[in-house]
Amino acid sequence: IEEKAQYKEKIKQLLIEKNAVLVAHYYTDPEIQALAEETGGCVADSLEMARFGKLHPAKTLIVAGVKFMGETAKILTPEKRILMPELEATCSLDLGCPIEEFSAFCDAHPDHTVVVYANTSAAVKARADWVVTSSIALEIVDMLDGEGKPIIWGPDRHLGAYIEKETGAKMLMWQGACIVHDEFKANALRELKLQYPEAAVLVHPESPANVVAMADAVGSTSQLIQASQEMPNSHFIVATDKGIFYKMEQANPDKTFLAAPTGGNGATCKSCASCPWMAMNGLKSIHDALVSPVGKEIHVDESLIAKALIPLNRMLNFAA
Ligand code: CIZ
Ligand code: SF4
Repeated sequence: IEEKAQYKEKIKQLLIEKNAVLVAHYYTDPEIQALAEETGGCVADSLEMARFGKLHPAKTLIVAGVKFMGETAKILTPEKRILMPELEATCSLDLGCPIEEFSAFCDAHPDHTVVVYANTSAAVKARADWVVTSSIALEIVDMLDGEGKPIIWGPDRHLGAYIEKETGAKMLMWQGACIVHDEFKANALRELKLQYPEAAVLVHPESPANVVAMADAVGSTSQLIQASQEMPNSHFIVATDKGIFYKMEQANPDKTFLAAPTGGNGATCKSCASCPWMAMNGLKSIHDALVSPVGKEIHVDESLIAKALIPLNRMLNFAA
């Protein structure tokens, strides 16, 4: 505990000395989220993280999250230095959608509009016509579908299926999944709901369709936090990374939050509602990246930045 307090103090000093700001994702460890808040940084979803970084005057952003978030920050603010506590922290959606194969898939359907989720590499974004986050995916696909455009969707198949169901669009889909959300189980959730009949179920749409079907609210991380504030229930069962409990509990001190079950009877799972890559961010790794940035900096090719900025800006302008 003493060591943690020391790291926190050192990080606070380093942020000032290095003209840097800490930007943390909702899925990082609560102590990182608290430190980001204490030091004037932000805690947010991937899109808000990038927006915050763009508006903040600091010359260096230290992004506590996973690689695609650092890359998005670099694409939106190439003039800034983007550091990550752990460059190896990635995402199963990004890993499962390598640019060569995805590009070949798109090339095979040249008449299709390519819509990709934010959880992708800079190269995949550069190949896309649109980038979307889970908070705005429905509106954008609905608009494109309304214009009669055939759509390629990648990489998350569950989010894709949810978008199809809600908008009526039919999309050609890449078969990726998030290893964290993919583990939520509808049967076990049904049992938990019987134990807590007053609980509302909040689900991120990267979860399987039969889990999404049981939700009282479906949405992105920020939309689920908002739902936890707006819904009157005393208890909530939450199907997303448990890092989100920090913000939900902070915003609702009188409400109780329960993790949605992953696998029956506590059976082992790969992730158990906690992203292993998000967990690579720690106080020590944040400290070390600030002290010695070598090997912790995000670099994106200038040509890729220019290409990826087009579909990203399309989304930002659509959202504005
Ligand atoms: O599952 C993720 O990694 C999410 C929800 C990212 C984000 O904030 O958009
Ligand atoms: Fe990727 Fe899932 Fe981890 Fe989010 S929680 S970074 S989607 S593996």
